[in-house]
Amino acid sequence: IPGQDAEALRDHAVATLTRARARTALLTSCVDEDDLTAQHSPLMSPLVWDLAHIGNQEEQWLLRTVGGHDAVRPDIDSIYDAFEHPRSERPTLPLLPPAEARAYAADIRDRVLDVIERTPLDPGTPLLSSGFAYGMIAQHEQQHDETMLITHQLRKGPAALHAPEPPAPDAGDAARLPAEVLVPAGPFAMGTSTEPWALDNERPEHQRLVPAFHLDTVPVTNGAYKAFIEDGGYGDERWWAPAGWAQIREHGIAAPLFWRRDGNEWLRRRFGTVEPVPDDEPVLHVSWYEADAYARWAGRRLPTEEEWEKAARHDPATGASRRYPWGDAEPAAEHANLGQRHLRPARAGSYPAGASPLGVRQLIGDVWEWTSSDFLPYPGFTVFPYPEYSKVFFGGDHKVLRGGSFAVDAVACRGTFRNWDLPVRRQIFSGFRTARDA
Ligand code: AVJ
Ligand code: FE
Repeated sequence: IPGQDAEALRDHAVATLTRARARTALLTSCVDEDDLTAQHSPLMSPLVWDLAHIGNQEEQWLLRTVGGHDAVRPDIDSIYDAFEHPRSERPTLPLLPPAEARAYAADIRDRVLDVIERTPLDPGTPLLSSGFAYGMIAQHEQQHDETMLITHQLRKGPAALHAPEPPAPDAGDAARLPAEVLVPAGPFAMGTSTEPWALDNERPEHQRLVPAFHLDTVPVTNGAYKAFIEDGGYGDERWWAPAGWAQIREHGIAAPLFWRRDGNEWLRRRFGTVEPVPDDEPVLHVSWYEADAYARWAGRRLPTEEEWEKAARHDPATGASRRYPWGDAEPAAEHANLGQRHLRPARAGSYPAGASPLGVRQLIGDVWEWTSSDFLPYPGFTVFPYPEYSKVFFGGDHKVLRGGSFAVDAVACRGTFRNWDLPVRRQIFSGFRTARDA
């Protein structure tokens, strides 16, 4: 967050909320009304639910809690409460139609901008009345924008979204990269107590002693994953956790989601177009079970969450943990593939400017990376500000993903950021890299 004075914080909060709304507008204006109200997959909400849910969360936190305003639409709180209604049943709710949902979100935003004008931001405290609440709501909107992009990927029909290709890596440089990097043993500071917009599950900072390990320099590619498929990986129970084996048998899964075999070629559907699967791009749309099975087949394993974060944040020269692999600077276009600038991961070996001190590439952006770890609270965790963000998900059901995808905005992605999902999920923008003990 640039500057420490209230005015700079306020400008930053407004700019970040505005960027999120521009993306929401794009995702909800590039398809017609029927597409906005349809359910494209039972795994997802209709887009128009996400749109009004974004407005309703903003009303609850920024208008009512921070601004002290009376409720504008208390009658719709329950419809847009994610815990009252699972995604599969949201199409049956009396949802605001697209024009009303848009007008509602815009009305709330206007009122919130008024609140921001009048509420001094206190840079020193993680209280709700400081900038944190704005950061939390900007992250919330961007997270739902990523969710809506997943819905776009699941939607049938011609392409509605367009974006330039990611920059091609320098072929010579990419070819010279070592397959793996050694991360030496030693303590490291995990999590954060100072990052102003870090969410409750990233806090507090605490020491971990991490034994030496080797980590893939780049995420596992489609080409490497095809070798697993061609070696009969989906038919060999040895590689699979029992629940993963049951899932692939029950659903006939034999390749990443959206892949299809055509003669000797693999094709994939990507945002309304069908194309050959590129070998040198990180694999996408695999479940935790698929990632875990690949790693075992390769004689390796998934990294733990603490290994991943040490590789991404620990600076061996100073012993300190940094915000990103490249240092403390905010992510720029040369560092990482973030923010839906592109509609796919960049090829493996891209973004030399985003490398960690030890040379690990593409830890931030491109694909969410499955780790071996369950989603658990850090020692000293406290709920902030509501238990339904993190606390209710802690336990053995969810696996942690790190690093963010091409579909996550920089505000909702940093070295400490933790995502989680069920190990069966594969519609998310998920990939992985592998590790081994040193
Ligand atoms: C952190 C991405 C798992 O989308 O379910 C959105 C974020 N929480 N609204 C999700 C979230 C409440 C959450 N993830
Ligand atoms: Fe939400």
